[in-house]
Amino acid sequence: MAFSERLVHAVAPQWQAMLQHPFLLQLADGTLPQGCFERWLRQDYLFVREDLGFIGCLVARAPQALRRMLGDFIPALHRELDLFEAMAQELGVSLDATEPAPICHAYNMFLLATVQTRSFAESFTVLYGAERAYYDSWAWVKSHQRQTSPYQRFIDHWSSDAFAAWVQDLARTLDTLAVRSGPDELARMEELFRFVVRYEYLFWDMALTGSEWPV
Ligand code: MP5
Repeated sequence: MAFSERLVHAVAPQWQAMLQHPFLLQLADGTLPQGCFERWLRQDYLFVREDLGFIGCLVARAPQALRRMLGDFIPALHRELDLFEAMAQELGVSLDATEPAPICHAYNMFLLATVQTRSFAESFTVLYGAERAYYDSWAWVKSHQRQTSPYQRFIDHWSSDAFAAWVQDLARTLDTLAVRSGPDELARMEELFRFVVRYEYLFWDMALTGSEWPV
C-alpha cells in the first residue's frame, strides 16, 4: 500500500470520527443551523489567509522540481478567499474584525511551526493531511446530501474533480518523498498526520459548538 494511504489507515479511528462529525452530518442533511455555518465561514477564512504563509514557507523549502506545483497553489488560495468573501456578502456576514478561535489559531501556528522546524517531507505530510481531510470531508457531504444546500458552492469546490486531482498529486509526491525517508522520519510523518486529523476534528467541533477563548 502506498505511504499516503497507509497514513490514512494508521489514523483510521480519528479519520472516521472526523468524517462522522455532526457538523458534516447536519451539513449533508440540511439541518445545520446557519449560525454554525457562518462561524465556520469566518474562521476558515482566517485559516486560509494564514495558510498562505505556511505555503509560502513550504515553497521556499521545496526542492526545485516541486516549486511550480506548490507555487501554483497560492493563486488557488486567493481564488478561495474570493469565494469566502462572495459567500459572506450573500449571507450578510462580516469577515472584518474576526478573532481566531483557539483551535483556528492553534492549527495555523502548528502549520507554521512545522514548516519552520521539521523536515520538508514532514511539512509536506501536514499539507497532504489538511488537503486530504478537506477532500474526504466535503466529498462525504456531497455523496450524502439529499437536496441542494444553500452552501453548495463550498461543497462543490472541495469535492470537485479538480480538487481530487490536486490531492492525488500531493499523494503521489508524498509517496516519492517517503521512499527517501528513513524509519524515524516516517514515524514522525505519521505522528504529524495524526495531529492534523485531530485538528480537523476540532475545527468542525468549534464551528458547531462555538468554543471560544474562556477569558
Ligand atoms: C482546509 C481548510 C483546506 N480550508 N480549512 C481547514 C481547517 N483544513 C483544511 O485547505 P485549502 O488550502 O483551503 O484547500
